[in-house]
Amino acid sequence: VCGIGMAPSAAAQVSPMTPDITGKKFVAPEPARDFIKREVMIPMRDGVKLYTVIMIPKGAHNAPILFTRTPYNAAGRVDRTPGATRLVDALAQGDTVFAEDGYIRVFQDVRGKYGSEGDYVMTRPPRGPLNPGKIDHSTDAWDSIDWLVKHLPESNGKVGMLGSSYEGFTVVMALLDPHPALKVAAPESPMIDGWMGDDWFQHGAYRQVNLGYFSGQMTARGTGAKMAMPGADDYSSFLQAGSVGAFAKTQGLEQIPAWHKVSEHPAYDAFWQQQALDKLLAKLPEITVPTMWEQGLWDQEDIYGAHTAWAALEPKDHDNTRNFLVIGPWRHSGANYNGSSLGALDFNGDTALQWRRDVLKPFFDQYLKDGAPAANTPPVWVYDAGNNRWDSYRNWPQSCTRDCGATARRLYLNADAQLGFNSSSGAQYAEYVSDPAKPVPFVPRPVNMGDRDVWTTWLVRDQRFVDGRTDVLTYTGPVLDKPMKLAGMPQVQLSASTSGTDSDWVVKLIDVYPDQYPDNPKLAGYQLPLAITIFRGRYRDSFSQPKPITPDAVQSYTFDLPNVNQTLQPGHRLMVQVQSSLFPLYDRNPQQYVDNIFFAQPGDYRKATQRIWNSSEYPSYITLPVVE
Ligand code: PG9
Repeated sequence: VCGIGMAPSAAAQVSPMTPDITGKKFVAPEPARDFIKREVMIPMRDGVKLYTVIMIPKGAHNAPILFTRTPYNAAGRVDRTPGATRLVDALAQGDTVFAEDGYIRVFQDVRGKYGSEGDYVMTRPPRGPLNPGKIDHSTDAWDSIDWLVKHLPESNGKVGMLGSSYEGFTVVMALLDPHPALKVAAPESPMIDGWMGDDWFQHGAYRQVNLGYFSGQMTARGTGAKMAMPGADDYSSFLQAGSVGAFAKTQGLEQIPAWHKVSEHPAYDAFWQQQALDKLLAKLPEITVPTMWEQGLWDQEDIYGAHTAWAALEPKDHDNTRNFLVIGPWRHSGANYNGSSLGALDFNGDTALQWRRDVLKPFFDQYLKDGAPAANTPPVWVYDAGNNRWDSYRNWPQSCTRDCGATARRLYLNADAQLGFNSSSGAQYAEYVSDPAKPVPFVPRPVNMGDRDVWTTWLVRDQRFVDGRTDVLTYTGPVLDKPMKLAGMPQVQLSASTSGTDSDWVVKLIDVYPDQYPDNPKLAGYQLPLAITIFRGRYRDSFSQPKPITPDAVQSYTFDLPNVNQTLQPGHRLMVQVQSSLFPLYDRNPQQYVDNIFFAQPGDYRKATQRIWNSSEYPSYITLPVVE
């Protein structure tokens, strides 16, 4: 009965009919690894224990600790390559520069997710008016760091925290009340203000793409249910359902408390204001932990938070040694992957690796490794995808309306669909009809927001697919005969009227490539969005107190576009597009004022005639951060 080559001891224990499922835990032989993996439950001050996985390079001595707190499964974060024998293979791509240099890597599940005990509260608000309890992510970070430095004899007792998005949010929470052993931090595209521009809303328009996040993240302690879309085109699925509330109902999302928290607070009320982390950071007496804020130029999820938090802390960084800003040519969390390209854009090498290896790592070393030299960290480091190189600045923005190095210039939306630095005479306005029954798609149909290739690159997608629609206004500038450098946040100043009583305004600033582009034919005539935003008109005077728009009255709308750092090359042209929807990414404005758009009724959605004015009394322009 023995198989040839079978060890005699094993052969003695089996016959052909030995049951093959033993019911005992299967233990694979330990391979020779260059690291030790420890899994522990770290007790918090209220007795709740948090699952923490610690990856220690074998032979580590006096090693710094790199710590991330996650709602996305800590165990999975150290298991990139099943059966890995080398720490670099076990950890994520973004960790390689640290793994290669002897860092101890620690991941922890936040309360209530995956291996951790306790209750999960989505982006649990800090202790205070919204959270009267005694714990939050600041205390959990504090207690965990305290435990780590006392229980890891291989460490030098110094901890750095980093993480992207939700994990960036937990870094920022730790900074609100930092443990003394927390020596340096890098919040990467952190969620800072969920209403103004990170994750849930942008300027009050709701991002329907997040409904899938509710079910995936909050129907189970581990990985939750995938939202079953009723059809293959998200555009039709959302349109047929009606309002966001109606769609949520069809998906059973009403069973999830977080859905109620969001949908019951459509305006920027105390619920959002009191958990906006930039406001809480601004109240800190000083910056105790040197921090590098990382933001992606084309971050499709958190394009608002990092530079806003950096700006809130900047007045406290008296000697320019504690508050740093990096803005790379990246999608959301792209800083941790290969940053050689984004959609149709190719960059000068792996820009994300350049950041991690040449800037982030030396910065962390300086504060975490005993005797490491001071890093020569640029105060502000921003990629220019027009010149394809990094710019080092002392300040950001480089150009604005006042008190920046350069003064921003008004780019007028003129008659005859022209753009110019002077306002011109001619027709007083341009108009279009916005029909909520036929909203403007944010990417070509069929739309699948779950397709990562579509979702992660939509902010750099060629806008020719909507140019020419009757409900999109396109304004174009002259062909540039010399380079034009932009460095800052363009500000939109729209003079607009609508025949409805509420309206959304979408504005895109676009770099148009020449029609002939032999160097890279796929970019010939490409309409590259440098910045896109949406603004919900009811909030024009107050984010917290919305009010209807008077039909056909010209109103002034002022709002910021995201950061731009771009050299437009000779032969290129500036373009601006204006429209009233970006569907189904953002919910539709019914264009008829209702108290809570989440629950608009089918009859509330109305066509409206939209006018963008360009008269001397009512000019429309973008304040463009031009650097001469
Ligand atoms: N953008 C994701 C998120 C952050 C915070 C709240 C909800 C979602 C993320 O990538 O983590």
